[in-house]
This record gives sequence, C-alpha cells and structure tokens, in this order.
Amino acid sequence: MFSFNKRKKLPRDAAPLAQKLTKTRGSLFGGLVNLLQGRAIDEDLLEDLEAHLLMADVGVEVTTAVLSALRNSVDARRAADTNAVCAELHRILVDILIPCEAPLIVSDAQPFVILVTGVNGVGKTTTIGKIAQQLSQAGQSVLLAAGDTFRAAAVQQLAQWADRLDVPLVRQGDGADSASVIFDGLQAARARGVDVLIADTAGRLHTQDGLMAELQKIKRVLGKLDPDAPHETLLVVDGGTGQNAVNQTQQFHAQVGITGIAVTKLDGTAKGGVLFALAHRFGIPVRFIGVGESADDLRPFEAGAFVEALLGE
Ligand SMILES: Nc1nc2c(ncn2[C@@H]2O[C@H](COP(=O)(O)OP(=O)(O)O)[C@@H](O)[C@H]2O)c(=O)[nH]1
Ligand SMILES: [Mg+2]
Repeated sequence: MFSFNKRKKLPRDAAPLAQKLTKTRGSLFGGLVNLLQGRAIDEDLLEDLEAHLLMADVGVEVTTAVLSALRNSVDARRAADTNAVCAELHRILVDILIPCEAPLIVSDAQPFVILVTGVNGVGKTTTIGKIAQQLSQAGQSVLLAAGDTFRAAAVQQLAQWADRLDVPLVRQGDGADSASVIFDGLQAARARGVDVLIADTAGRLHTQDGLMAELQKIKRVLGKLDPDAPHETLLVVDGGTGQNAVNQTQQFHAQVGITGIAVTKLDGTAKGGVLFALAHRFGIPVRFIGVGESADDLRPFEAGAFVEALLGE
C-alpha cells in the first residue's frame, strides 16, 4: 500500500507552491488584498472580484456561487474588515475544492493498474514519467506500457522515461493495437510480480469516437485478466485550457469513466482557476497537480494548500 500524500517531503530546494502558481495568483487574487483594502463589501467591489474570478477561468457557475456565499456570510458589521472578508473567501474556496481532495492510494492489487487518458499534448506521458519516478523512489516496482501506438514518437518518449528511470517498458511495433500492448503489459507485470503498471494511451485517433472505443476496449481487455483493473483511470487535463479542460472531463468521464484527474501546467498559466470549475462540476478526485517539468513538480492535490498558495500574502 502506498499513498501519494504520505510520500517523502519535497527536497529543500523545491519551490513553494505559491511560487509555482504565481500567474494564476496574479489573475485570480492579484491585488485582491489591495482591492479589498479600506473598502466595504459592496456591489462595486463584488463586481471587481467577479472580474478577477472570471479572468482566472473559475467559470460563471462557481463565480456566481462564490459571490453569493460571500454576500450571505459577511454581515454588514464585518463588511469593512478586510481580514474577515479574506478569511471568508478562503473558506468558501476551500469548501469548493475539498470534495476533490483524495490522493491516489496504490492498493496491494498485483499489479495496481493505472490507465492514463487525455487528449494530445496535455502531459500524459510526462505525468506517467513523474508518477513512475515517485513510485520508484518510494520503493515500488513499476512497469510502463506504451499504449499510445498512434504516433511512433509517443513510444519513443515513454521509452526515454523507462531508460532514465531504469524501469521496464512493454511495447510493440508501430501501429500495434493499443489494447493488445496494455494487455501484454499486465501479463508481464504479473509474471514479474511488479507493483504498479502504468499504461499510456493515444490522445487522438482518426476520429474521436474511435478513441473512446479504443479506451473502452482497453478497459474490457484488462478486465478479462483482473476484473478490478484498471484500478485507476486517470484523466490528464492541461490547466491552461480553461473551458476545454471542463469539456474534456465531461466527455472522457461519460465515455470511459474517470476515477481521478491530474491537472497539469498550472505553473505556466493564469487560468488555474479551472480547478474550481472542475471540482464544482464533477467532484471527481483531483489526484495530482502539475506545476513544472521535474518529477517533484507533480504534487498531490491539497485543497487548503492550493487556496493558500493562490491567496498568499
Ligand atoms: N510547464 C509544464 N509543462 C508540462 C507539465 N506537464 C507536461 N508538460 C509539458 O507538456 C508537453 C506535452 O507533454 P506530453 O507528456 O508529451 O503530453 P501527451 O501528449 O499528453 O503525452 C511537454 O513539453 C511537457 O514537458 C507541467 O506540469 N508544467
Ligand atoms: Mg504522450
């Protein structure tokens, strides 16, 4: 059993989350304290706040909910107290995210199978590499399956991670059947007594229907060897793509059944507010946030720490 929230502390030189989220902090709460300073909560101020929330891609639904919660909870007496208003906003934002705070727990299934899905370019392969590195460092044995058989370069990219981390990789020739590669991967992982199998998949095929059918087939085929596999169907979305990330989650969840989400590239975007939209809309566990290129930049999602990093002094 391994839980990603119990992993060893970040290295001393790892940048604090607040530093990684500077851009979103700027758009979401940039000048917020200044915005609030010396002003009572009035419609003018709520309008300013609304603009900031929308700019960070928090989405209309969540923005409306935040504003109305703030209106309701800050009484006239405290409306001019900047600290009280900030604390209230903090609480409201954490409340939205809390239902999604559920770190990935690798059970003792032999092996624990993680199927990684998502459209091209969101960071699937990179996220797999980072997860594999963290698991390896925690003493778990890992096997990778190169299930993105649509592009030869995708297999190469995963092979580089396997080399770098010195973990085994199961692959087949160009244009192989993805379900067959991943099925092979599960057999190999069992034969070797590997703890965790992580399977990469394509992000695009000739048609979107074709992609969903392929993912469904992968799940079916895995289920033949182990009715509980995959134990985690992880959707990777690019945190900088705003509403697209919401649409992708809806589509993949409806077609494939997602059990966890990784939101990547939060370091490079001012639109990290999309996490609130995802949480509010789907309530699916957010397992990881990606805040950079190194393995330590894939972090377990913690609602309180995330809001703190955004609101940071
Ligand atoms: N800055 C940043 N870049 C990332 C992050 N995650 C992935 N990337 C980059 O996004 C690009 C696409 O990643 P890749 O794993 O190939 O995406 P895939 O097509 O979904 O497999 C690569 O250049 C990655 O280095 C992240 O959290 N932060
Ligand atoms: Mg890839």
